[in-house]
Amino acid sequence: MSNYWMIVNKVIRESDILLLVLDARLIEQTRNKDIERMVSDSRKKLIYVINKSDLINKRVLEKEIKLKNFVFISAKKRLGTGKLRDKIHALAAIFDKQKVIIGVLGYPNTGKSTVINTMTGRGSASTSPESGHTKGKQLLRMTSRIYFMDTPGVIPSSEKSEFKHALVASKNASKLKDPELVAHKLFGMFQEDIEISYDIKFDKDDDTEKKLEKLAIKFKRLLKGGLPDTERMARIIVKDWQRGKI
Ligand SMILES: Nc1nc2c(ncn2[C@@H]2O[C@H](COP(=O)(O)OP(=O)(O)OP(=O)(O)O)[C@@H](O)[C@H]2O)c(=O)[nH]1
Ligand SMILES: [Mg+2]
Repeated sequence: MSNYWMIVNKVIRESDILLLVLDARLIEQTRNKDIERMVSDSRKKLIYVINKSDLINKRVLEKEIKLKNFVFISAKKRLGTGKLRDKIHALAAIFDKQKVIIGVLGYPNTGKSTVINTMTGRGSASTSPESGHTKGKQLLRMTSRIYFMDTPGVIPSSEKSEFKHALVASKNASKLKDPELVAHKLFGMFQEDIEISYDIKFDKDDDTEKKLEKLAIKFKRLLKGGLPDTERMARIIVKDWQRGKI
């Protein structure tokens, strides 16, 4: 069995309740149907935690969500965390156990460790803007009875798309093989947000190369000889996207 499935299996087996942390900007892309199926087979309760909701317009989205049991939160801004705590208490009350374990699963970098820190009120789960930060699983205390199990982020092993990994920040921008392609797709999906963030307006017929050149010149990302460094600029855009700056 691959390492990926071993982690997921073990966490599901050892937990009483599961949280699947999603990125509010990419709800569908950060879902993991395999995990959802396994949780459903285990008959354990799953709460979808749609995190980073400070980065989106929540009211527009909430109506469109087709998930069964979800809560919008911003772990960073501490929004919606009371609601999540209530849901956890309600589910935990069903168990006649001394220790109730909440397993926290999700893509790398969706904010699993930050969610746990917000819920426990401690900075005990270590976090980082770079994905792949949490290594082994660890238990963190919310109350004397309720514990969270932090886990390393998991990517479905069948998934190979560098773009998706860049988009959900599971692959660090500095490690991308083709940052310009990722930037190209980001322009396709979020051009307006990019223009606002960088205070720039592209022409209608600017292609990706041209847009990257304009940005590189504006932000003085230049090669020796003064030519715009489009590759470096592409990595900066991906990084800013991953860090929620776009
Ligand atoms: N804007 C915003 N950023 C957040 C939020 N929650 C977490 N982040 C940021 O997202 C990045 C990743 O957070 P982590 O908690 O380390 O993510 P993780 O899912 O534990 O990541 P791995 O352990 O690498 O799988 C950090 O830079 C956090 O500050 C949020 O609600 N809003
Ligand atoms: Mg983590």
